[in-house]
Amino acid sequence: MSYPYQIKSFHEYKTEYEKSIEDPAGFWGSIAEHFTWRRKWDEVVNWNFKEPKVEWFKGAKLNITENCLDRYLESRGNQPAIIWEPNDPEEHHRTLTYRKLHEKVCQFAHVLKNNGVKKGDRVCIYMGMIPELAIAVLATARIGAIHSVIFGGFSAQSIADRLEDAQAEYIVTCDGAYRGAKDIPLKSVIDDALIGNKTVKKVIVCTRTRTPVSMLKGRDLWWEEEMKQVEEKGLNYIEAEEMDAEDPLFILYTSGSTGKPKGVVHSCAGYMLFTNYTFVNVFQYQTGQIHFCTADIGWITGHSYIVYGPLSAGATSLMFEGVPTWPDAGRFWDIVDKYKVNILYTAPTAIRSLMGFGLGPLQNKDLSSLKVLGTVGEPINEEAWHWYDEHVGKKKCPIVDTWWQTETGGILISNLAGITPAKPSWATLPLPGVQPILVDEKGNEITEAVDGITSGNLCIKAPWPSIIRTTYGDHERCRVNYFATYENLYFTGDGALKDTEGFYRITGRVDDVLNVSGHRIGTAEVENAINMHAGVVESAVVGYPHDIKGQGIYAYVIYNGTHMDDQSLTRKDILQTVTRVIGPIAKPDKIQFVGGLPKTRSGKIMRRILRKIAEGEVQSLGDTSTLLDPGVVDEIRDGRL
Ligand code: 6R9
Repeated sequence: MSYPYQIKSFHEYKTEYEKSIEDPAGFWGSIAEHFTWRRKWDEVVNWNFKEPKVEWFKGAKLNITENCLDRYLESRGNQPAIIWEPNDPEEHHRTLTYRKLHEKVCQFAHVLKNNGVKKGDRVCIYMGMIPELAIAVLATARIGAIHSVIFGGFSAQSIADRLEDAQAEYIVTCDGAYRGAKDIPLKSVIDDALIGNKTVKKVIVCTRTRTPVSMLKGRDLWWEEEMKQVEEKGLNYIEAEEMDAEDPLFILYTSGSTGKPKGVVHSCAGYMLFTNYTFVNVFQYQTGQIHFCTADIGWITGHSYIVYGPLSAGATSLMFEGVPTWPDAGRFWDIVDKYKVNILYTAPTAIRSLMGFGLGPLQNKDLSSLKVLGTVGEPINEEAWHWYDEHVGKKKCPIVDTWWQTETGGILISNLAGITPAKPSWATLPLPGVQPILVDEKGNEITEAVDGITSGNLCIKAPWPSIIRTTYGDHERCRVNYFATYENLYFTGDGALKDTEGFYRITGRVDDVLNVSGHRIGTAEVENAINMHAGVVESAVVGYPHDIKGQGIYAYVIYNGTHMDDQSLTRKDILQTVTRVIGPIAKPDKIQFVGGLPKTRSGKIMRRILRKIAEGEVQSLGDTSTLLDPGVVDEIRDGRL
């Protein structure tokens, strides 16, 4: 199998890029010809960033699962679609061929239908990284329902908020999940999330850990039992629901700088096209290769580069249940060796954490199958980049530094492996169809360079096929968050540099969003959680540089409650509250108790100062004259952790 739209040289990249800008409709229209449609489009693209309204392939009809499964049955039916490596290396791995995956997806689609799920209904999926998670995702899409996958590290409260926001009626979960040495009791978290919930009708529970679970009659059903009924009836096929190009495919919640997480909505056709196109081009995927993306399907990276991108390209996607450091820090290398992985796509935080174990875990591991390495989720520092290049890629594998976001659906800025140049810690050039622009605070394009480098807020001028369509149930929120900061531009929330060759380097968020181990967390969200703790008067949360996580969470807390004589215990109490409200991923690394917070006369917390103190840059706190009480700064600085 070949991909006619796979770019093969730097020269071709340049001509394709130009074509994509001059004639987006012609460019994407001709790529779309290589997919399976029930009906073709009337118009390739129609958009304005004012409302915003973006429509790709209007009038077209399709089902993404026909593009991921059915169209490969004949040519690749016996080839592996998903190879699954369990948490415990002693447990047997599983391989699902395209034929098997198609069958399982159809069967589970019947299960969903039998339980009342209809087109447009929201199905919340809260599972560990087992093949049934991919099956549940695809089965939901098969019948035109909307999946909302929630990462296993979120608390009951977070799930409850998401269920409420999405008005979800169905949940697919597991009894528990294995992650390294831990068992996570997923069903019990769901039970807590459902206290007081009024919308959920059915919960389907897949057996994994066989940890004891409560099963409510009439609401909770076992996956295996439901599947058995369908299998016994021989229901191995289900007609895919015919979807409009712009019908929603999924909701994925992500953190912003204000309020609760928002439900980013992606639609069927544009998302399919762009994840496929970027998968094939960025990683230069060749038929038969094994692609190993280490993300969890609970994040956008897993949606786009474990499930939809690879499967829509007929690729073999390796899915791993566990963590990089269990049973030891050689686990990734064992997996690469065992399955002869060709493409490894992971996060800088994982690389930095493995670097800390030295070269021992890499010894006697055959990594010669590797052809392409990738990183995603946060800026990669040069040290980690070189370690990855030398010790994993043995200096013969191009590294793609892929910049993108939940809202962008797929990779927007990245080198193409071995085709366009790489530059350590630079994401480099935009993909065809992507028009970045750096602007100042007022939205004016920055043209002035210092030593050949321009620096500004990263925006995108025109839509690519998988741009966010709306935030679920609240279109205004989508407009305000992404399209209102600068007129007629999509604002990414990131800052970036641009060099004379037009390469981009992403420097990090310029809003109040933290990036902790590649996970997005809003400072406001963490503050709200801390403030719910009894005795907390007020809090302010900032990020600080962390060797492994990229950013750590630093919280300044005014507390006048009980047990203040034991600060360390009170800190732990607060961490418990954060874990309950959001989940363990949002726990602050440091909590400093303070008497007051630096505020302006208008009552705004001056985060700039708090950030500097957390970063240890106490010499250069800048102008503090506008503060209501400059004295608090000295106190905070002296008590720094
Ligand atoms: C795919 C994903 C998005 C934020 C984004 C940026 C950061 C992602 C990056 C990167 C520098 C890269 N980010 N990739 N920063 N270089 N290659 O991570 O989505 O979870 O929504 O996070 O992550 O700050 O704005 P998401």
